Amino acid sequence: MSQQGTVRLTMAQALITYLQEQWVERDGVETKFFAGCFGIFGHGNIAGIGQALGQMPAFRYYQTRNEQAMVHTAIAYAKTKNRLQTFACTSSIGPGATNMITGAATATINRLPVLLLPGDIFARRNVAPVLQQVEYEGSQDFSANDCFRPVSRYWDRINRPEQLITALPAALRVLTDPAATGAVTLAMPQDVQAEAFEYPADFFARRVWRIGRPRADRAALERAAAWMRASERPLIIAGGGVHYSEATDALQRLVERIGIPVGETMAGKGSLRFDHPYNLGAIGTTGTFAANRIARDADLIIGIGTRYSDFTTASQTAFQYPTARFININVASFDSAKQGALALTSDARATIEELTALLGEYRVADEYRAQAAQLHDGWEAEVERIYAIRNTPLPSQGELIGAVNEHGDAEAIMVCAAGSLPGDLHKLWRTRHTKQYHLEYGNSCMGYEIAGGLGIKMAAPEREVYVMVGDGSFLMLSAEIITSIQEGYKLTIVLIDNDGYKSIGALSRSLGQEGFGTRYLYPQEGVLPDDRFGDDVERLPVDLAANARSLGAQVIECQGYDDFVAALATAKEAEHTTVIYIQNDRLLGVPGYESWWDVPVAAVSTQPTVVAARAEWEEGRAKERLFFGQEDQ
Ligand SMILES: Cc1ncc(C[n+]2csc(CCOP(=O)(O)OP(=O)(O)O)c2C)c(N)n1
Ligand SMILES: [Mg+2]
Repeated sequence: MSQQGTVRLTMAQALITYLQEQWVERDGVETKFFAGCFGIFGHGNIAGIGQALGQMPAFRYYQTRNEQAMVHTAIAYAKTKNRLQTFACTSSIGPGATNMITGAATATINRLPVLLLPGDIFARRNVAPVLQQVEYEGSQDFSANDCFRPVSRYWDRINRPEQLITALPAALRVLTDPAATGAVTLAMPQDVQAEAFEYPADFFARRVWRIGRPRADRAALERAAAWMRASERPLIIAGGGVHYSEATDALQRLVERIGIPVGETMAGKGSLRFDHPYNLGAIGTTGTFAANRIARDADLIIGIGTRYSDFTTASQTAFQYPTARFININVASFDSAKQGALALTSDARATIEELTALLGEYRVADEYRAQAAQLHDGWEAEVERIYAIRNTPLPSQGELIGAVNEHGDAEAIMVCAAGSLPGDLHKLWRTRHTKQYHLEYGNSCMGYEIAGGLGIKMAAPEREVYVMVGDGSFLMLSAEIITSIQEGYKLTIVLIDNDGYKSIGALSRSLGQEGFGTRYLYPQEGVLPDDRFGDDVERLPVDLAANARSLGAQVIECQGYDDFVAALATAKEAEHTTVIYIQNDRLLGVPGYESWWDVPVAAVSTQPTVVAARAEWEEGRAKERLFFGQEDQ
């Protein structure tokens, strides 16, 4: 039994007391794991967690505007902190809870830790159905919170206050384990939150979760070194794990020593500076011709901290060398086993360092290095070309990205998530420090941008934060502008308006579907206008600049490129959240560079454009490969 006796607390008070005492340690540095709690109160959490947070102000409570947004703020914070710190998120029951499900999916897909505490229906049941309870005829042991199960890495329901004693350590184990992390959901029945229990005092002692650097199996490591020596055209794919493991310096040393070129995923961008000669930039569907050409002929692909999404593999068409094989360095065996790889299930930094030592004086051939360097330079020239476009009457997105990149603060962090911006940014953004490029492209969730920007600013208040957001995403979730003002976290929000979905419009066109349903326009004779209506359309009376102003932001409206550059300078000096509003050309896009994405086209259609697109799709589909793993050659 306890050496120090017990403490009588409500379940919610015990929860907060425990969370305050949780720390992580990596490389000898200890960090408090929870920076506080985001929340929106309702009857499902006000008397429990709400009461506890009010009584314990040391565990800072932040009020937000939308439950999905607050989870995204927590995710962005955790990503900026390389998973060493995060937030808890409390919601009421019913819609407040289910609003967090999208956030849970975003966390789990991106392997980022967040603790979700949705309120739940009464455990004691006698007053059921309570307000917002989904009744399920087949069992009383179900609630809407069961929907969190498939999007959580750990899920539990606390039906008795003492269940916290086993649930919380299990939750913390998952949150702090780099191989297991993602959303953790502890459903909190409303009545149980307020019940008191005699908790053992020892349960609340300071607890440090040690995050190690697991090493790869020695035999597998030696085999990997042998594969690398035997390779004539190796390529590294740098994923998010390079950042989370803080392996960027180690990666640079390996690359410079051996001369291996690098392609970067959405989460891995910034692993090397953009101007490093071996950095071929973005890889895959939204990749550069430099990375995609090298990938096509690579005989050995070394994936570091990547989950091989279809954007990275160009829907499994990126690697065409007949006997291409893979080595994967990943802390999660689930990911290291992908692509039939030789799996080095281990910490990225530790394994890169061990591999570098094992490879000794080995170098790739000069000719291959020269080819990579030439492709790098060729790509830089292409970026220059796109940055220099001065389209009229409306600017192109490429030139606006160039303006933010070149005229914005060089130490800033840029954030984006959905629309046509991510693909353009992946190709064009010149990353000058490791954390500068923050893309949520696992869930690519519209509405992440502003909420995420807030989380980044909270994690790195010394940096400027540029939120790049389209009109569609802005309309979905922009109310965290208010939270940024309430809490004094300045954001610079670049709001790019093109009257709808430039991205999905272009996708629709590529499928032969003429942009149907992707513009914000009045219907004509009961039909939403597509491309066939040309400019003979009526725009909606929406004023997004006024909308942003109404939330308390300073708003600068720009007409063209020069205005936009001037606005960036004004925003840099501003003290609180500033929105730079600009319209851009909805049709002028940055092209794809020798890559593909599998979006199946209708197999039969009355539209000739669809039939033509289907034939093209079948050709692309034929290039998709399977990798079963190669024995030593
Ligand atoms: C929550 C959510 N719903 C739908 C989508 C599918 N989707 C991806 S991009 C996009 C349009 C985004 O529009 P906007 O933010 O204006 O960016 P643009 O495409 O115009 O650059 C949609 C609907 C998504 N990614 N996320
Ligand atoms: Mg748009």
